[in-house]
Amino acid sequence: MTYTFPPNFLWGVATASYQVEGAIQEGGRTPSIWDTFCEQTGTISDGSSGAVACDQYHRYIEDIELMQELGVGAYRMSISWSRIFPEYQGPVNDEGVQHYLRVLRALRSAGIKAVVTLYHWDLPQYLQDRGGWASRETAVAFAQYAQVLARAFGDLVDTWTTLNEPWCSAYLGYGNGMHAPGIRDYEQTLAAAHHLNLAHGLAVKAIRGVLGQNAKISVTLNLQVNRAASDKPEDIAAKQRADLFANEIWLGPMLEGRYDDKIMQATKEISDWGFVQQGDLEIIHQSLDNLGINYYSTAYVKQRHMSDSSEASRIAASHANPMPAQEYVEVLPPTGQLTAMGWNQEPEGLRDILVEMSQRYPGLALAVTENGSAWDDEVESGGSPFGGEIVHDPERVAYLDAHVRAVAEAIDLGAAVSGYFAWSLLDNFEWSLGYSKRFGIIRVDYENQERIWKDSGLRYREIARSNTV
Ligand code: GCO
Repeated sequence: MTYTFPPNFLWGVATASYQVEGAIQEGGRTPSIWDTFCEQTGTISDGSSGAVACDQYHRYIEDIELMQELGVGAYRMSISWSRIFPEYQGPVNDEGVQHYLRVLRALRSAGIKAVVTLYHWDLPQYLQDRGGWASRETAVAFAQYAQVLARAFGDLVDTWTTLNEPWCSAYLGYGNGMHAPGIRDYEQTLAAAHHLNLAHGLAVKAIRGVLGQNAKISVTLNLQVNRAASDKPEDIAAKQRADLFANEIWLGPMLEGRYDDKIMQATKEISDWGFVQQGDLEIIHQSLDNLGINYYSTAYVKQRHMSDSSEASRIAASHANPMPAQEYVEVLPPTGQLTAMGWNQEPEGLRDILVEMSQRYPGLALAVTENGSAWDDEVESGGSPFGGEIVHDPERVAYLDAHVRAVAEAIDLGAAVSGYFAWSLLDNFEWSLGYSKRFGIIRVDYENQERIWKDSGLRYREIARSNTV
């Protein structure tokens, strides 16, 4: 059955600055926490970094042409903070501003809307040196950065997204240390979560302060779809505990102006939450024009039964999870055909989270700001309709189709979904997995930076151009 999307539905592709730009020492940019993290041994599985990545800093014209060929209406990209402010409390770097102005103007002339993320994980290193997200000062600096961007880019930006996946910034950055800055400290993790929330609120106010109420503002969360492994009360409790730290810690303050008491209760041995100052929740709770949801897979959880309940084993069990207070939550191994990331495929999870959020926040538009899958691609010589090599990636095509259909089902069930962004336009630097995982609907040959079409790119081109699936 063919499904036709609403006429103004926005089809887009997504990337992030550190994953695609490269040119880390050009245009006055200074190191971010990811440059530093990549230099440490054992942090990135293939020992690589984003130093060159897809070289989009120099190749954005070609990449925008690809977007035109795909027929997408929007590009979700992020700004590298240390290109704009290379030094602590230093002046705005005009070269950085000019670079993004060129990109944004090129998008405008191509008729492609810019959905701009202010923070996709590349914190300036000088801010990390002063405590990073564990320090309140970072949230204040973020507001200043947001104000500068709003003044510089103005209406060239269609939608402003404050943060991408604060879950990853807080828990992978400060909880299990899998991501930059590689810290393992739950107290800092909780402080980071709060300061990310605060940064979001301050940035929304800063942007509206410059551009007025017409500025379209969003945040992107990787809301987890946790399913209880059984209907036993203890497994349901495990799911609720996981939801609390995965989802409620962002949704509560940003959209409802409160932290669920259970979050503080569960972490009272870790922190007294003294970093939450009077008035913070009012700042964080700003009206939003859109909620971005990144979705890849689901997780099945059950209560962990500890054979030995000593303090040491409780702490060990807790540290198995990047989120604090998860010692009684056990995540089951994924089942079915797994992607190259080892993630399960459950398109119904996307449908369910969209419907759930729409019911919980009536009137708030939603967008799927990332969705996609990694597979071990192989290149075949010849066969591209545009000439040259091609990648036949039937698994990625099937994943794409199934998930776009899940969005259609959610809309049918009443969810207010305004757009879908494929992750990713290009294969790129997949964080601690380096270049070993390919998410692109267009391949990048890292030897010569050639862009090679995949079947999934061709399929997305049909979906975007026909507005149907
Ligand atoms: C995320 C990030 C992306 C990732 C993608 C695949 O969602 O983790 O926003 O930068 O590359 O999700 O893991």
